[in-house]
Amino acid sequence: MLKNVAKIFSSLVDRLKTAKPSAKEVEEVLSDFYLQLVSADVAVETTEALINDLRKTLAGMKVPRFGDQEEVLRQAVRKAVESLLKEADVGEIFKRVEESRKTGRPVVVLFVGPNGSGKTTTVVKFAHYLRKRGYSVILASSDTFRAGAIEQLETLGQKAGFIVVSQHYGADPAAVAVDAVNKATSLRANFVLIDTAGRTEVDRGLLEEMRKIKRVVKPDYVIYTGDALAGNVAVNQAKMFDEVVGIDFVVLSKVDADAKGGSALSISHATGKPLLFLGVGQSLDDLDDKPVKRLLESIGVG
Ligand SMILES: Nc1nc2c(ncn2[C@@H]2O[C@H](COP(=O)(O)OP(=O)(O)OP(=O)(O)O)[C@@H](O)[C@H]2O)c(=O)[nH]1
Ligand SMILES: [Mg+2]
Repeated sequence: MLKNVAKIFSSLVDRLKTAKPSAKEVEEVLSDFYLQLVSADVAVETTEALINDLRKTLAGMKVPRFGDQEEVLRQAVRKAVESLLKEADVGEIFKRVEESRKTGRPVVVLFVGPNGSGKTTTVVKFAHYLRKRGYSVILASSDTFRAGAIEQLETLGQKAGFIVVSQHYGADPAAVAVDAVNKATSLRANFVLIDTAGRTEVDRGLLEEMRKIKRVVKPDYVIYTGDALAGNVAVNQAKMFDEVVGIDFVVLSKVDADAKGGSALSISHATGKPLLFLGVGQSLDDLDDKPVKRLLESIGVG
């Protein structure tokens, strides 16, 4: 997990720790660091923010004469990285359940994202996560577009013991979601999680379709699911979804399979949206709700 960025960070610390480097040497190291991060797919704006932060910290840093220079540097790097990573408060979602009990309407969460980014898997993992905490959940199969999508959610969802509301291929995705909300209301379920379609190309059509579902269903939260392996593309697509549909949180999937780490480091900074979870595998429990801790540890500064 994130081996490439972990190496880049440890080589930065190695190069700076030996003697007190001159300002010129620091600039050389930072300039190499910049190129390495960008080629590991860290977004340019995020790389720049990180370098500026580090430059300031290094200039003001008092390296202890006999102390552990390496540790001081590692802490400085940790602080700089930490300030880029925004984490969502999952407790906020639980609080919403209390409010929704009064109205009788479930908390509705809409999952959006490009083709193959992990939406369906994340929907079922999140349902499992909520159930473990005592909440009841109903799933909506609003991907009426891709062949096999309805069966995929039905199989995964029902195997895990959830009710899956579906219609037929070509049905209006918003109508499926409304059906699911009605069913959840009559069963007094706490959550409805809506799985939607992706497209190979994220085009206006897909974004408009998501916007329509959102307008009709009025979800409490919209969660963008991005594929860590897509690197910068995942970050840019998240921005497009946010502009047209509006997103609240980001889940980054397949972080377990990602060596580069670029999107993991930059997606919350570049989109301004907090990370809710990391997907770290294919089974139900492979959802990490402490993304910042996990990322800092993975890059060796945790
Ligand atoms: N290793 C790993 N694989 C994952 C993770 N999340 C999803 N996958 C796999 O990625 C593939 C695509 O996941 P889906 O959940 O079907 O993605 P999707 O966004 O629903 O795809 P479409 O419906 O085609 O748009 C599947 O084979 C999943 O098992 C993860 O966190 N780690
Ligand atoms: Mg899917």
